[in-house]
Amino acid sequence: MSKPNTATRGGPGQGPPRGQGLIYRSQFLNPKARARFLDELKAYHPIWEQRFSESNPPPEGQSQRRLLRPVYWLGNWQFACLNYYHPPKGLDFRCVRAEPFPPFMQSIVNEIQTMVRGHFPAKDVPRDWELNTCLVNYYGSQVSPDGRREDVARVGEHKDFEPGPVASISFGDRALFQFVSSQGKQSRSQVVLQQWLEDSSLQIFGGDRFKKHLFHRVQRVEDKRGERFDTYTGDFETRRLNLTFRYVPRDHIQPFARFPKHLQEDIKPYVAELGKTSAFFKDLLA
Ligand SMILES: O=C(O)CCC(=O)C(=O)O
Repeated sequence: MSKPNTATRGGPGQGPPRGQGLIYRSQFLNPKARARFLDELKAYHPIWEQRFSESNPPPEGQSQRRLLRPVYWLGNWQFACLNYYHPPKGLDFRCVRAEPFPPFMQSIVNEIQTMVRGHFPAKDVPRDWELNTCLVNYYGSQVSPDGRREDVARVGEHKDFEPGPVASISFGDRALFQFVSSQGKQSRSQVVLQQWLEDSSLQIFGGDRFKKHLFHRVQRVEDKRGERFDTYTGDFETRRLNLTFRYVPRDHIQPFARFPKHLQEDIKPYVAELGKTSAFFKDLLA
């Protein structure tokens, strides 16, 4: 693993100088570490989630929809239909306790935590902060039964509301990741900073500017390497994996059994699906 590089590369739409709150390291994982990391990931079979549920129906003007990509969560699972973790109001019954990180991933996370503590000022790292949550996003194309492909490898602008720095590891084709300032619904967002996230790279962002003020998005993912990752879903072809590691305070991670019955009913089909390949989730419904 190479030395920290706190600078990001240039490109169109680049604005103010790079701030303290952003680290980018290309080739963070060497080939051996990459292989070990991906080997552990194979144990997890991602699922398709719907955005809404019976208890959380679509707001007026919106309809039920599937997320653009399959996902898997470790540490805790934030089901889309539970509306994700969103302080200060959305703290309870958003984060279902899930499987712990596998050993090699945990060792990499420990290294990242040390890096974060050495780089970020104390005010940007909450007390008790640790990277205890991981969202694995599978980016690629929907494949229809007649073989047609629709490229859906992107994420619209949003913020990650979990407190403190977020760390992101990428595999496969590189993605154009942008920090944008939102100008409101009427006009287009302005790109403030962008970075190609390459295979085996690590990005960490934190602090008020990158976490609280700016939004971020994945504008597109190249299709050049030809590498494909198994998604086990049949109708999807994955060319990029991204893992974002975040922090959710322990009190806000709750076991499935403690969730109110109506929310348990909403997420039961997902838990059952996960239970087909995961002993942890199988036990939840036993
Ligand atoms: O895929 C990426 O690089 C970023 C993913 C992301 O924005 C998120 O998981 O919140």
